Amino acid sequence: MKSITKDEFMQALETKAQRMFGRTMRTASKSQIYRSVALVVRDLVMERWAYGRELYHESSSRQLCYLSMEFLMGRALGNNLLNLEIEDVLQSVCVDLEVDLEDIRNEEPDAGLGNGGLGRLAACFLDSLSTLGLPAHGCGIRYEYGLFKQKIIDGYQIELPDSWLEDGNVWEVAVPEETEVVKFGGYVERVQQGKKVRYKHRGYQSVKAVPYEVPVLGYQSPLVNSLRLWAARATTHLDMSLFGQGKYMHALEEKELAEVISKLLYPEDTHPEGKALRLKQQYFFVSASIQSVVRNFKLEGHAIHDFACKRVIQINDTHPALAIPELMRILMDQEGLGWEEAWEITTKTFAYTNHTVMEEALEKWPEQIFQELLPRLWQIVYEINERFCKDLWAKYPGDWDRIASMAIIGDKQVKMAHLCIVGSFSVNGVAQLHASILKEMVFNQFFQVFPEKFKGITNGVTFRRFLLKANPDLSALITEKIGGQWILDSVKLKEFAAYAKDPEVCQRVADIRLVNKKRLAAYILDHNNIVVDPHSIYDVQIKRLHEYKRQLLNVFHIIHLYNKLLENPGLEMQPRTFIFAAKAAPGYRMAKLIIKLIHSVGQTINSDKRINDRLKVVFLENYRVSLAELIIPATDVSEQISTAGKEASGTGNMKFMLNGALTIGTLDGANVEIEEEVGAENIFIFGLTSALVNRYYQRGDYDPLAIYHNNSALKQVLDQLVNGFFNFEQQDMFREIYHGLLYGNGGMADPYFLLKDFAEYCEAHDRINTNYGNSDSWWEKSIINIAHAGRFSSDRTISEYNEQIWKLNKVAAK
Ligand code: 26Q
Repeated sequence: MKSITKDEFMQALETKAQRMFGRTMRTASKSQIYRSVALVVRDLVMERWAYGRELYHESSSRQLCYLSMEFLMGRALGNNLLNLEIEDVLQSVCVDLEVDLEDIRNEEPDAGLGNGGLGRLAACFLDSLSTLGLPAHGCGIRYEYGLFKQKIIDGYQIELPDSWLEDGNVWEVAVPEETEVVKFGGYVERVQQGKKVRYKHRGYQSVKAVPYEVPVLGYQSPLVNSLRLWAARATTHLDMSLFGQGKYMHALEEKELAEVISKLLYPEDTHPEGKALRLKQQYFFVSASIQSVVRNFKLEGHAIHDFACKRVIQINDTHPALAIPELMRILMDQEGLGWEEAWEITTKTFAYTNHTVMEEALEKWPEQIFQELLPRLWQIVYEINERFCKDLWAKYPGDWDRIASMAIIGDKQVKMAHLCIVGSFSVNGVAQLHASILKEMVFNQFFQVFPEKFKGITNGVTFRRFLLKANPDLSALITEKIGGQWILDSVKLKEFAAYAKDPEVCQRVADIRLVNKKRLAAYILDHNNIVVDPHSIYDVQIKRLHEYKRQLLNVFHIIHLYNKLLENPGLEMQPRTFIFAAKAAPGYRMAKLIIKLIHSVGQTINSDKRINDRLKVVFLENYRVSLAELIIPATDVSEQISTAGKEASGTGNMKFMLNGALTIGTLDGANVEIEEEVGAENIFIFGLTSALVNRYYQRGDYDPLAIYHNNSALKQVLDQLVNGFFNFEQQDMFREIYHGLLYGNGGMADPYFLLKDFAEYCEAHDRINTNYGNSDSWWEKSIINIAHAGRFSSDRTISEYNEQIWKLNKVAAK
């Protein structure tokens, strides 16, 4: 593949700055330099994209469409530089220009079109699909506002809009000529045409869906896949003549109403509210995507009967579930197929991934909203349900309860997960433990009917972004020792284990970590005005704020350490810096209160001279992909402490391990598999197993109050929440937390078993403390973690999806 020399790059850069901004490199602002650099890189990306598209065209092979409400792409510049293998070129250009490449990179806003794990997984998958040469495209929504920006004021989270498109987005291309029309509301008319019955949708409102494409490069791969993001536009242009009739404002309102559909990403990642606008968003992008998939399929000249041979559609959780009845609608109402054939094709096309077992996060839509907004789809879902229930009746005659609990429509709601299971040929969990929980508990009744559909495919992360790009020095060391094949063949990392006992390599891993920690310390000083010691243990928990993820347990341990230090100033303890970053859903009161608590505890501890800087607590605001890339390579201890059985997989855990952090965690999600890989001596496991958690739930005999009375250290911590220790002026501020744990705020007390796991958690931390003191064994463990991370590459994950579900052929290189 053609590359670019330093001189060519420099020349191109000057030209861009002149043509775009009327500036030379010397007079351009940082933002203008970023955009000039991005435009030069963009030209190279476009060239690859153009040839990549040809590959598609010629092969006419089976293709994947990955439907997701979220794609958490982060920044594109660094990733594109890496995939074009021109980082060094730009680096030396920057040296000549005397500009800091890091500063330039920081000018790019993150594409934050996702809440957390599910969205970032979609982004990692796109990276691996292109790298592996598998023909696929992602389909989602081009939100004008991504996940809110978080500001912390006086310890409280404040949400600000993330207007990431404000200065334009150089990485996207609008394709207005491929606009689709999506219809909402209205009614359905039954029309008899000879022997056939046709259904005509009338009186609807239409909204245009305009696709914007983003190229997704792979590493050393000629295939460039695309991410298609749909933007909502009003169908009618504003009619100025209405102005005279006093109807102008009305027309403006109509336009706004259409365009609001792609305005913003919903920031709730559990407790979904049944908001009509969210359902509109779902149907909007799903309808546009399925229409365009069918259109492109037909343009390739295939017969509609062969649809399921040529296309496969993965639905990322239930959010795109409407794709199932939407394909049925198109096959029947537009292509004229009968129900049986349409259903046969549909159920051979869709595959569904589940990402949660939390009851409250399972999507359900009120019948009425569904019916009013999507009258034709309602009929189709109704019919799917009728037929499914009939089949169940034949299998379980008389078993009403079972049929009622499995039905797609019930309690005046549409159960999206049931629709997905019935309408897909594959249902998968995202880690082995999660898959067994789906089969044995959450979807057990469905597993009995469709055992062949259920699979477990453990998540993975892209090593290109999270090691090669985020931690270039560690990558270079690994490559120096074992060669560079690990970048495309992740299990090769195992060879690095041979260096676990090599003192020189251990020292170099330690030195690289220290440099990364200093870089993070500088960021913390800059953003939080807190001095942290790079020689302290960096103990990190970064993820969405949720009670089940138990940031609170982490805080309790910190308070406990602080108490111990105050009691015994001579205590032998490695200095520790506890780092948090987390966004809370704006309406999630308890999560926001926990953020406030972290700040209150931090303020008390950080300003207490008595503990001699041995403890620090840092909360970094506005957690996002680019911040993760800075924090993870600087982490010593990775906190993965969810209540067992609750975290479907976790993917942050994998990113930390890959960078050599040691995990303290429960036997939850992919932690189980991390332990299998590294062995019990190289991970700090504690706490209840998911089996025990379930036993407590079933028996209802969990008694946190007894634990409180029997563990004086824990009692001290809990009492400090309500005796003004962390907030003298408002002593009741954290009472809700205290009360919820000991007595329950309406529901069960301490439903996430913080009190039960506290003692073991503290013991695990003690082990970390002793281990870090013995630095040889620490770095040995660290290297073993890196070396055994190979299983958690998204390349492996994608290969498994392909072997078990998609069956795509690699597109050959030219
Ligand atoms: C649903 C309806 C209405 C509004 C919002 C939502 C919604 C949005 C996002 C529900 C869930 C999400 C995101 C879930 C998520 O990120 N799950 C995580 O997925 C990861 C990838 O599989 C796993 O590693 C994590 O364990 C899981 O929590």
